[in-house]
Amino acid sequence: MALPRQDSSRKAKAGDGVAAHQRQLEAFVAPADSPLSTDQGVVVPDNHNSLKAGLRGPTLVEDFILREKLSHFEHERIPERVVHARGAGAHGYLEVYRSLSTYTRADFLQEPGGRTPVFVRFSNLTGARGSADTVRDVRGFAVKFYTREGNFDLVGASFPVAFVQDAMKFPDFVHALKPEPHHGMPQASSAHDNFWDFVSLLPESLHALMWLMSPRALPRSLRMMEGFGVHTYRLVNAHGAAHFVKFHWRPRLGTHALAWDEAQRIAGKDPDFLRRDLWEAIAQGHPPEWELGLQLVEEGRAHELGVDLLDPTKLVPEELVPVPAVARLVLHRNPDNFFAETEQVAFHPGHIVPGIDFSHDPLLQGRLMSYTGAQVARLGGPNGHSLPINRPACPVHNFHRDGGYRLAIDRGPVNYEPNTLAQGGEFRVDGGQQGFQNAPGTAQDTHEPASKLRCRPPGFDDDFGQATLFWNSQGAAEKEHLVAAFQWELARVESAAVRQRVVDNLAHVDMRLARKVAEPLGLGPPDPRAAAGRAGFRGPSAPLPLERSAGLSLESPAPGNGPVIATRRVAILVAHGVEIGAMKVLQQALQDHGAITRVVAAQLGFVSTSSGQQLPVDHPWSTMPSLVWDAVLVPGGAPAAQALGASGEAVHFVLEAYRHGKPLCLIGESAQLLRVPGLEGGLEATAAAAGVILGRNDPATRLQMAQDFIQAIARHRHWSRPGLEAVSA
Ligand code: HDE
Repeated sequence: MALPRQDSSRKAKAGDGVAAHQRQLEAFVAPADSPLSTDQGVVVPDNHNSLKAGLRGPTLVEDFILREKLSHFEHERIPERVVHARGAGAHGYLEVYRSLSTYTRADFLQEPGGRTPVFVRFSNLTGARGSADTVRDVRGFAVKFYTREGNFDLVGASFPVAFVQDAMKFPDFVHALKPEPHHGMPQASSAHDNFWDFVSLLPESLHALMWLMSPRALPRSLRMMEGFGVHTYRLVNAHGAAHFVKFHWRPRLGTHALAWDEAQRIAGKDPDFLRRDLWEAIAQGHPPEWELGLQLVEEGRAHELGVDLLDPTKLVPEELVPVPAVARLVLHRNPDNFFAETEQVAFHPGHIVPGIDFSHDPLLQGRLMSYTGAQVARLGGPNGHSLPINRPACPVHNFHRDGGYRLAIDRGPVNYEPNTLAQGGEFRVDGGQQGFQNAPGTAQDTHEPASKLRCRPPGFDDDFGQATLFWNSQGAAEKEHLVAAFQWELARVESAAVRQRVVDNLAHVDMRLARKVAEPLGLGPPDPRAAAGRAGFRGPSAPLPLERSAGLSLESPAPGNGPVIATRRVAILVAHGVEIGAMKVLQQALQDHGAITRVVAAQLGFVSTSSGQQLPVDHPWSTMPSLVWDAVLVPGGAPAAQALGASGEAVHFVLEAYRHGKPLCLIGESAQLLRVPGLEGGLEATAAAAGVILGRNDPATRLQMAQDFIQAIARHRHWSRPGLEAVSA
């Protein structure tokens, strides 16, 4: 293939970049409108029949068309990523709110309103490429910025903390997490002996484990998921002054989670739930957005924080260092081809640009050693950078040469520097002020003699303080979720000794948590002394400067004005005889707030309304069960309510939504769908507070009913419902 010239230069104006990058990719789009040909361009005369010796004879070796086709097919797969194998990607841009020149000289962060093209890949850490989306897991949140000074990759995650402090432990961690080597089970799950054996012996993992057992590990949508750079990086300005920085991505739609039972069921009904949600939102013109927030700490003041910035198992609470928003990330275009873009994209934390630098976080340092090898293995050689999705948007010129799949045709006799023979004059890279300048040495490394040590700094001690902070910051429903998640995982662990070690460790986070987790597991009482006696135990060194941090809870009220329900999916459950007067008012109000409403019934086609109209049905409930909706509206009409009540599937639909805490609006007679054993008493009294709107057809109350329903949807889930355990769904 001819190599398209890179059409954007380092001098292009900011804002031109997004369109220019799209053009750069389009230059590689394969033609689809010419006659079918072989890879050599020879037109294929017959794509159905191989070449045979006679009508019933054997296939001939000379059939180069068949041979080429089969040979290509045999080699269609590349190795999946060791971790983060399952992913979904999208194109978009970063738009800067204000110049960050005070902190960094990075060109793409200078100009207010400047847009830089990006490609983002979200991923599951644990499972194989074909595993389900909604498993309990930390997600990757990897952003490639195609800046005018080269590519910057921010290869982050959905948790702000890692499981291990030092790269030396990462392969062990991943081995323990992945399916056990003898039988290859379980897929995409941490609920097994190896994992809990390992983490129970490495209490530094406890903070990230708290995140993993919390609703954060079950995002409702990739569009409703926070992202974090995790490690501390450095921003360096034009004068060489540096700030430590932690990167945050804040979703505009709020951060929301699925329930555990729901996530497991979705994994069966729609294993592509999260990637489908992302794809459809972009395809339907609802580009998801995040704000980029920066936590900045002057280098000289890092020691005052009380949190070691080099320790990737610790976060910096917002109460200590705020997270001002400096830019927005918009994902507005789906990839054209999953393999060419989402699979072949290659991220590397070592891809940075002038104005950004690393910290000495030992996990980050290890990552810097690891990703190149991973890409070479995956992409089959050292030239993965020239694949369309990986190519920088600025010129690339160096004397790296050859290797498998070299696309560039490097012209001329010279493949070394310095030289005079290439252009006639001397070409020399002289270490001047151009290009990437390493930040000078920093406070983090000046006070210690540079002896060679295999060690961790004292600031890395205390495995429990931030795990306790996380626990204390959780709301009531989140705490219940955490307890149930630990119990569920540990109930799958066969070794009682491993289970006991975990609850002994938990006793150092919170004794009530440890006792509750231990209750149904057939264990002795949690024993903090046993945990403290084990090798590797590191207790708290100093009390944390705060007891709880509001931003750690999903139950904290969302910032901003008014309820956010944009792109929330509301099922309108109907049957023949449905009364649509109030329904229409609600539907309009929901749509005005950006929600998506669809009519769901027993089968496709139409249902007849009480006034004799034909209401089109969008989905049968068999393919779109309650699981894939955020809220359910059941309009009134006695015959419809009766028909729904007589259908096991319709009743299940409503009860399952109830059980998963989803907002429900039941109008008129349809309220009887919730009059089931366990729920008869008390529902009316607690309904509104519990996110169940029991409405009337009365025109005077419709608008209020719509408002109540919208508020309930904006709160996402309602766990203070009566009889949640009694509902059989
Ligand atoms: Fe990665 N990681 N990682 N990682 N990581 C990979 O790179 C590795 C770590 C993260 O969508 C691999 O191309 C080591 C932390 C994401 O393509 C591999 C260590 C965080 C992605 C690799 C870490 C991440 C990867 C697998 C410890 C959260 C997917 C194949 C020293 C901040 C990017 C590949 C994508 C991918 C190694 C730790 C995030 C093997 C050795 C901590 C989002 O190179």
